[in-house]
Order: sequence, then C-alpha cells, then structure tokens
Amino acid sequence: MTNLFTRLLADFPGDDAPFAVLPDARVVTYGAIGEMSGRYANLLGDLGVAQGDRVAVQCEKSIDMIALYLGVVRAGAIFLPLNPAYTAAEVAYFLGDSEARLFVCRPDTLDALRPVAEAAGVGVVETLGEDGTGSLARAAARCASQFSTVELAAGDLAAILYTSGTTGRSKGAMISHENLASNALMLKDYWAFERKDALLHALPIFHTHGLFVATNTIMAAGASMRFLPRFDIDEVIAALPHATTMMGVPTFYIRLLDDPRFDEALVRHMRLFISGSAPLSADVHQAFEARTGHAVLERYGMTETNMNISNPYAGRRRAGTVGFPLPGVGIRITDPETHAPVPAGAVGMIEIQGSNVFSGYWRQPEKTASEFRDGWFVSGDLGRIDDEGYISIVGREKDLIISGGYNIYPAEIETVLDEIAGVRESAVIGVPHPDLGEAVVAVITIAPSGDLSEDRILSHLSGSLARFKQPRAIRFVDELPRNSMAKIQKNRLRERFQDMFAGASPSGRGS
Ligand code: MCA
Ligand code: AMP
Repeated sequence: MTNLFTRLLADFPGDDAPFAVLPDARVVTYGAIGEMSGRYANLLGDLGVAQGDRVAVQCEKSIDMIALYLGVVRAGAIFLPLNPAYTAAEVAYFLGDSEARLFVCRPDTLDALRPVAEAAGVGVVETLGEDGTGSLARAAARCASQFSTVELAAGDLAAILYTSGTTGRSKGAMISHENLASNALMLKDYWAFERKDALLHALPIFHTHGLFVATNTIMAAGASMRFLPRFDIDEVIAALPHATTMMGVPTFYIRLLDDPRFDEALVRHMRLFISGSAPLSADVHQAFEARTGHAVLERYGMTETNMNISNPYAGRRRAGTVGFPLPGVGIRITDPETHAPVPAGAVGMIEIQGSNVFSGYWRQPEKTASEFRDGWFVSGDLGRIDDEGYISIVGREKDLIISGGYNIYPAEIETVLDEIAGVRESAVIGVPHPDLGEAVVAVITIAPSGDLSEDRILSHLSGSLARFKQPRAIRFVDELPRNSMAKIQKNRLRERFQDMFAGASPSGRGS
C-alpha cells in the first residue's frame, strides 16, 4: 500500500471516471491513465530500469509525461523531471549528478542531447514528444497494460527535484512516496476536493506545484483536470467555464486581471482559486476579489517540503498572508542568529517539520546537515505569526529571486558573469516587475580597459543559462556598494533600481 500510486487511488473513482480533458477535447479516463502508466512501467523493466534507478525527463508537458511519471512511481524507480528551458550544459550536470539510468528528451532535441547523456554515463536515451510521439511512446504502445504496482517502504524515493543553491551547484531534493502521499491526501481534504471537481491545469509539470500539488491532489480526490499545455490567456479563458478550481502562480492571476474578458460572470460557478510558489501581493488579492467575488486562497510550500501553510478553505482568506500550518505540519519561527524561538509576533526564520519534509539532498550529506536543525528543516524564508495565528512571509534570508514562479539563484548567474573577460564584479538582484513579480537584473562593474556591451554579455549567457534565468537588463556602475565587512549590499542596489520596470504593463511581458 505504500506505493504513492496505490495510495492516491485508494478511493478509486472507477475506470470510466474522467482524469484529464485534453485541449483537443479527448477525455483520458482513470482506466486509460492506469493502462498507459502500466505500459510505461512494463517498458522501464524492458529497458533495464530497476527499482531506485533515476529516470530523467526533459520533455514538453503532455498526458504521456504524466503517464510516464506514474509508470516510474509504480515501478519503484525515481522520477527526475527537468525544465525544457534548460540548456545542454545544465542538463549535463543533472544527468551526471543523478547518475540517471534512462534519459527521455524531446524528439527534436535528441541529436543535441544524446552525446550529452552519453558523456554523463546515461545508459539509455529515448524520446517523448508533446503529441505522444517518440521512441518511448512507440515502445510503450507494444507493452502490456497490466502491471503489478511495486510495494515499497514509506521512505523509498519517488522523485528527485533539483533546486539551485545559494552557493555551488544545484541540489537534488530526495522526495519519498510518504512525503507525496501524505501531503496530497491531506490537501484533498483541506481544500475540499471532490470527484466532481475539475481543475484548470495550466502549470508546468516539472515542478512540485504542477506535478505534485495539482496532479496528485486531483488523483487523491478522484477528480479531473482540464489539462492545458501552458498558461495561454485565450486558452485559459476558454477553459474556465469547464473548471471548478484553478491553481496558479501569482503571474497567472495578474495576467487574468489584465484581461477585460475576465469578469465575475466568467467565474461565478468556480469553487476555488489557489495561488502559490511566490508572494501574491495584497493588491492583486483585493483586485481579484473586487472583480470576481472570489478570495484567492494563498498557500506556501517548497520543493523540499511540499505544502506547509495554507489559508483556510472555510474561514477568512487574508490578503498578504499564507494562513495556518497545514494538518500534520509543524512550523516554528526562530531567530536566524541564535536559533531560539522568537517572541510572539516577531519576524524570524520559518522552520518546518512533518511527514511532508524531504529526507535530504542527493549525495550531499553536508548540505543536508546544514539545512536541518534538531530535525527541523530551515526554509530560508522569513515569517511572522500574528495574534490570530495567520502567518506572513515577509522576506527571504536566502539570496533568491522568484520570477513568474521560477526560482533563480543569483550566485549561479554571477558565476557565469564573472567568467566574462572584462567583467570585474557582478551582483544579480530581483527587481519588482508587474508581470513576473520579480525580474532578474545584473549590476556590473567592468575593468578600466573593458569594452563590454549589454548585448555581448547577454549573448555570452545564452549558451550556459536557461532563458528564464538570463537578466532582463544589465546596469553598469562604477562601484558596487559594500558594507564594513566588504559584503555587497544588494538591498541598496534593489532600492536604486526598484522602479526600472514600474511603467511596464503586465501584458508588456517582453520588457
Ligand atoms: C518564461 N520566461 C520567463 C519565465 N517564463 N522569464 C522569467 N521568468 C519566468 N517565469 C521567458 C521566456 O523564455 C520568454 O523568453 C519570455 O520570458 C517571455 O515568455 P512569456 O510568453 O511571457 O512566458 P510564458 O510562456 O507565458 O511563461 C510565463 C509563466 C511561466 C506562465 C509565468 O513561467 C509559468 O508557467 N510559470 C510557473 C512556474 C511554476 O510552476 N512554478 C512552481 C515551482 P524569450 O521571449 O526571450 O524567448 S514549485 C514551487 O515554487 C513551490 C513548491 C510552490 O510553493 O509551489
Ligand atoms: P521552490 O524551491 O521552487 O520550491 O520554491 C520555494 C520557495 O518559494 C519558498 O522557499 C518561498 O521563498 C517561495 N514561496 C512559495 N510559496 C510562497 C508564497 N505563497 N508566498 C511567498 N513565497 C512563496
């Protein structure tokens, strides 16, 4: 029973119940997704993937990728999804570090990535296209659909998700069957998901939000999803009448509010809108409620912990707060220096405990040890609990930018910038952006003889960093501000450049 797949489907809605409605109106039932996942699970065995092996997947969102995820879970292997935006250099690191047994990429990236995978020591490389084409899908079609889901121990891993680090390279968060099952079953009850729910799913599926929070919770409820390939405003507006609930990052809600077609009549029938992955500003929360009558339910989570804190379903959802600790999740707020609990109402470090919390970083015991304190996971986020028990995220101690719901670690970009001949120093900061929440800006000093243009710097970055990590602007300065310890004062840079995107409209996304 410990296998995540078995636990999610313990209250099975029946083979004919709808699981996903695709953009072409095709309905994938629970019976069909069970068969598809069974074929992939059988194929993994044929390809030599054993229990505990890592299966790295860099594909576009598709229902076959969901079936592959479930097949990996059923076979007791470990699912390792990768953002399709990652460059070959980034993929090389993930494949090498994880020692993946199988790498699945898009048919059109096979020629470029097969040598990368082989150099990283990956034994098998297959392809899966957005439309269900590719060598993996073809081979799965020839496999039996019956598969006996593997029984596992609760702590066995279901997935590894890489998160960047404030220093050094990305870390693989090891996430167990128990972590995922306990969180999804709890969220289903907390957010009152039922079989009749239809979730508008426009999130990517290589992250916790779209893969686990959305898909696992839907399966646990025996509900269905309107499965869209990405957030496209026209498709979302067309799908809303068929949905009862929606999950999104704040940028989704900002873009909806920016569209005059999005009004009270369009969403009167909806039961729930949930936001997470980045702060939803109180202004957006209030504008959404004024326009639609719905109070967005904001919640707080992390890759390492799944969901931790949520506004209530039945009670008041307070703008600018993330609500209360979820059932089974322990939250404490401590002094970042002394680690002692802070007085009631004071700001401190959010620490987390519970069956949702991951077991550590893949083959990085020192990093794991440094992020746990007395069995509590130290989030790097700063928060405060008010006198009614609502928790607010008031900042981050970690140097992290969240742009459109993607985490971007300045240290990674600074390392690449500093390699450019002529760059003396760099500081990468997040600057308020009307569409993405924060946008990446690089502040640079150049050597006296240096002759560097913004274009030259950006073209250098494009080979090594995914587009979403690349700065939206470069600013050249004579000197970076430093404190008495010679540490760069990023807060002063953020203040200096805080208005640079203020004029851009939310829909003027390219700016
Ligand atoms: C795309 N681009 C971005 C982003 N997305 N740049 C910065 N930040 C981004 N998030 C780039 C594209 O490559 C493109 O570059 C240019 O920006 C314009 O693309 P646009 O059409 O605006 O982008 P889009 O396709 O509409 O995507 C924006 C998006 C998307 C819809 C906000 O990024 C998205 O779906 N974000 C959700 C992320 C997410 O699911 N996070 C959950 C993490 P060019 O024009 O040069 O080609 S899980 C998590 O955080 C925890 C656990 C939690 O609590 O949930
Ligand atoms: P990730 O590493 O992608 O899982 O991102 C986790 C981080 O996203 C957290 O540590 C927070 O900094 C941020 N985050 C997630 N949800 C919220 C929220 N509702 N409000 C503010 N920050 C959030």
